[in-house]
Amino acid sequence: MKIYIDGRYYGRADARVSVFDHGFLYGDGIFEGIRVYHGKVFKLREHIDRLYQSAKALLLKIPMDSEAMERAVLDTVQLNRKKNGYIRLIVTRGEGLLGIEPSSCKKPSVIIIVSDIQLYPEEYYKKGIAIITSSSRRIPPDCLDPRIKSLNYLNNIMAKLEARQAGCLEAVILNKDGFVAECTGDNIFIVKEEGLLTPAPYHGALDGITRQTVIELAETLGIKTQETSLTRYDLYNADESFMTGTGAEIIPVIKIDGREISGGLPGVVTKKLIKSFQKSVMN
Ligand code: PXG
Repeated sequence: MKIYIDGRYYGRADARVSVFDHGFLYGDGIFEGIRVYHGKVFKLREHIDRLYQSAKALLLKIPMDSEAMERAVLDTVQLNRKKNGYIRLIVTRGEGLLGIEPSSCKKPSVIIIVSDIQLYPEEYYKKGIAIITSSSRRIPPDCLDPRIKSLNYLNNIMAKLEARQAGCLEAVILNKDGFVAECTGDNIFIVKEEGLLTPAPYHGALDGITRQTVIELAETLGIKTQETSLTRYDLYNADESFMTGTGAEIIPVIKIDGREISGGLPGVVTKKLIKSFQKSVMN
């Protein structure tokens, strides 16, 4: 395994960052999770754009332009000879003094790891997954915009821990007003009367690239999507539900807080979208 750190490649054992890096000390940094399918990096431009937008929001000056970043990602994938895998692209504020003052960090660090990922066991893609709603609410956009894909996932980790304690693998997070935002590492959709409904980023969701891909695929299948406010009631009374994300892809949800969805089996529309997604990653 060859890991890119600031323009050089290191083996797994030698790939290290400083304990004075503010990414480590304060979670001051951003990341992207990207897939490689059949030797091709999926939606690379979209991921790079989101990375630079997160950086802009945090006044984090990435020490290379987006074209050079794309090349660095592609080079690292090629060097690792990965045909199917997962890329973790990280930019930290860099090494600085103790104390949160970002200006003590003179140069942000860029790290690219090419490896594998499986967020959920294979069986759940066929039979669907049971999830809960978490008591941890989404941090409001006026505190920290959820569109920033930052290195601080404690809000999501709290929800994940709660899911585990309830015997589930995933949790839905509501915003402060009680509307559905998203899950811990995935966006959520429901199917209602043949159409898709999903929360908007302003409800507290990451503007997911898989989410956008699914909206586009649905359109080509003649299925309309509406961004809307959803409560737990809407989830419980959905015809179908599924989650989307780079790691998870599309995974059917068949139970929410003990309420069965689509008779406890993956729904027809969900299965259609999974098929269509699998086809799209082949191109
Ligand atoms: N919401 C959150 C909070 C996420 O972290 C998504 C939605 C889905 O977005 P994309 O653009 O991937 O469709 C994410 C993505 C991991 C991991 O290691 C997490 C994500 C992606 C890949 C790996 O847990 N989260």
